[in-house]
Amino acid sequence: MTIERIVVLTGAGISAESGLPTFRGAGGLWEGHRVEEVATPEAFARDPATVHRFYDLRRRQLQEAAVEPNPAHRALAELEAGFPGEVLVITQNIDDLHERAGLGHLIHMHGELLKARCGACGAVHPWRGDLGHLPPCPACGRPGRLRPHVVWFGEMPLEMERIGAALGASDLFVSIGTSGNVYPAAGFVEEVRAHGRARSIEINLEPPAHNRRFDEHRQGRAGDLVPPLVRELLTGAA
Ligand code: BJW
Repeated sequence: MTIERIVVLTGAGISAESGLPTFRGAGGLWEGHRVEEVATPEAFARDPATVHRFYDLRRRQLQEAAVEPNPAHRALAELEAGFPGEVLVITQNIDDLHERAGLGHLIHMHGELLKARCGACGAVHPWRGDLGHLPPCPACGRPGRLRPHVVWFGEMPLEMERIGAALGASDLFVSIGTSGNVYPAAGFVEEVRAHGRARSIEINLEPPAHNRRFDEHRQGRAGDLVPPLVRELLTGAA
């Protein structure tokens, strides 16, 4: 079958080799908290200082010189530039490593760490500093209302309509470095299967979970396995 439209979903695993820790699995805890405990609107309402500290530390870490895109991020940018059909990358990651690798178009379905949103006026601002000292919103001037521009549990992920349309039209779905624990992203493979046209490939360090239904599983590091997959797609060998 000729492949014309590719949708790629990425998760924390693709950025692990760039030095950013994943959420679940070894080292996935943050000061003894599970992500489910800090990444909720309820946690933010109850204890904003802890939630701000979690994101302030991650924002600082993302801007450290050692954190750079890895060969998997770069290969996806090459795929976008060289593939004659359509390529859409949807990332659950809030880092900016895909952009830094040169990817032109992507959907950040769980938001972006380098942006802040005002809970009072709704304005979204580029943001590289801390939020824990409760700076005023640059748009409305109110203090203490800025929060990370990220999607927490119980909130609606971004651009779901565009994502649904792209999944429905795709003929290849590739999932890279995600545990499949968090919905709706965990259900994308089923959505693609329901249309009956798309092939699905999963790349993950771990063996496939019992409930995961991909046509093909490639086990290993994203930095090792994404570049050869991209070469296959660019030469028509996949
Ligand atoms: C490597 C590697 C290497 C390592 N190479 N691989 C049923 C249906 C629908 C919803 C629900 C449902 N049941 C419950 C819900 C609600 C909830 C949910 O899913 N809860 C679960 C706990 C069950 N979902 C929501 O609330 C979402 N909103 C929502 O559903 O709205 C209603 C709606 C319904 C239907 C349609 C549309 C909307 C919102 C979810 C928001 C998630 N937010 C977070 C935090 C915010 C951002 C941040 O702080 O970064 O997003 S949680 C956290 O998990 C983060 C991640 O993006 C997300 C996914 O994690 P990911 O990327 O999979 O990371 P890990 O660590 O889990 O896995 C890493 C993987 O990489 C592992 O498999 C490793 O093996 C692998 N790996 N190194 C390759 N080198």
